[in-house]
Amino acid sequence: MPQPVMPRSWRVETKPHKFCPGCGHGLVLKALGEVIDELDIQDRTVFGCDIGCSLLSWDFFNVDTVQTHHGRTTPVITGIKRANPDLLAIAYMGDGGGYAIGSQHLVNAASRNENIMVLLANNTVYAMTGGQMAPTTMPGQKTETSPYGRDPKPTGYPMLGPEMVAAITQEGAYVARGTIANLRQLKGYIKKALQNQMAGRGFSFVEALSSCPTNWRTNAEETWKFVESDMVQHFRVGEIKNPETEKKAV
Ligand SMILES: Cc1ncc(C[n+]2csc(CCOP(=O)(O)OP(=O)(O)O)c2C)c(N)n1
Ligand code: SF4
Repeated sequence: MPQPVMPRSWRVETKPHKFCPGCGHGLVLKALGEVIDELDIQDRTVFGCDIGCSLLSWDFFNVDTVQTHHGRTTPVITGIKRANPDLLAIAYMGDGGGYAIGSQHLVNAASRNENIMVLLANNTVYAMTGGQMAPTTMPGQKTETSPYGRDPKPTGYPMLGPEMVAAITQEGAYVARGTIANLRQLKGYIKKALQNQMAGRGFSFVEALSSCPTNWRTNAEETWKFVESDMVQHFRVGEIKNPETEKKAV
């Protein structure tokens, strides 16, 4: 039987990977792996992963990898890039890591227009710790800590990360939101983000709408519906800032 083709930049001996069946992290990292191959940057890429399920990618790629404390991947990757400007520096994290505990790092790296890429998987929950409410949990969504559904009145509305980053960055930043439901498009955004860093223009941020069937407690059909139909009601997919085209969707 023909085997699925893995990106060259993947570390074959660590596959099958450690994510749960149906997890979106593997798809986001497949898109990233294919982009690393296409841009031929495997030898000069450094990949940082957060605490959270993203940490399960600590041995995912055949590229230099660092695994950081929760929420601290952005400053660690910033430091590596500043010390080694020729490297392509990628910080990978979940929505808890990027928008809760690490939000100050995201905001300040974006404001300083650091020449790094942040890739964030938004699965609307704190997955690794058992599915608690996250800044991205949607109104009415039931989680371990919002058993009756998230009520925006006391807890606020879901954080719109790419829109926030777009609002606080100057010229040179690239910002987009993709989804695992459209992997080709997501891959295109990741590619443009890395090309933006290669051109030295500055901060690049891609949020990927992702799945967590384990904590959502959804079967395959429900999982896909949640990603494809429910999440996009709150999180608009598309390119928000692109210095090449000056295209603005916000
Ligand atoms: C400083 C610190 N605070 C809290 C934790 C506990 N913790 C581990 S993973 C996590 C949440 C992860 O959620 P997210 O970043 O959205 O990633 P996901 O697991 O959903 O991919 C938390 C709160 C920790 N490890 N370190
Ligand atoms: S708990 Fe959720 S996010 Fe974590 S590996 Fe499993 S499906 Fe993926």
